Amino acid sequence: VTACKQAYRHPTAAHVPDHVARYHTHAVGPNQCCSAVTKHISAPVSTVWSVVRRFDNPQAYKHFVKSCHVVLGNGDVGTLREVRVISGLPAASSTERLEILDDERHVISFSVVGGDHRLANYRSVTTLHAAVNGGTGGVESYVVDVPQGNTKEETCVFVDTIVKCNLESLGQIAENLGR
Ligand code: A9S
Repeated sequence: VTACKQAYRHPTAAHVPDHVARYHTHAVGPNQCCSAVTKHISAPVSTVWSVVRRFDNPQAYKHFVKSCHVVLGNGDVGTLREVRVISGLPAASSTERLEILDDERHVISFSVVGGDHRLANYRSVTTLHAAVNGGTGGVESYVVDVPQGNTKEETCVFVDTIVKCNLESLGQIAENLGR
C-alpha cells in the first residue's frame, strides 16, 4: 500500500492550503488508482457548499445521476443512498455511504459500497476552500479498484472525465445562484 498525494497544478485553482491537501492523501493498493481534479468557481464557498453538502440530492449537479433515494440514515455519517444512473454508461446503480460531512471545513466524502457498475471500492473526497476575489477552490480526489481488463490509465481517464463534468456543472450552478 502506497500513499497517493496529488500535485495540484491546475492553473486557476490557486494555492491549495495544507489543511486541505491532507484530505486528499489516500492509501492506494497495488490494484488501485487515484487522481484529483481541481476547479475554480466564481462564487462564495457558502454558496458552493450549500449544493455540495446535500448527500441526498447529488442530481442537483451530477448530470449522470437520474435519481437518488436515501435508504438508511438521516444525513449523518453512515447514511446510505441508492443512485440510479442515466443510460449510456457501463452502470445502472450505485450504493454509496457518507463518510465525512464537515460543515466547518467544507469537506464531504463518500464511498461506493455496492451497486451495478465496475467501480469497486470507489471513494472520493471533495473539499472547498476560499480562493482569490471571494471565489472558491474545489478539489475532488478519489481512489478506486482498477476493473478487470482495464489499465490504471484507462480507469483514471474514465473517472477523471466524470469528476470534471460534475465540478464543471457544480460551478455553473453555484455561479448562477449568485446572479
Ligand atoms: O458520483 C461521483 O461523484 C463520481 C463518480 C466517478 C461516479 C461514478 C458512477 O456513479 C457512474 C457515474 C455510474 C459511473 C459509478 C459509481 C460507476 C460508474 O461506472
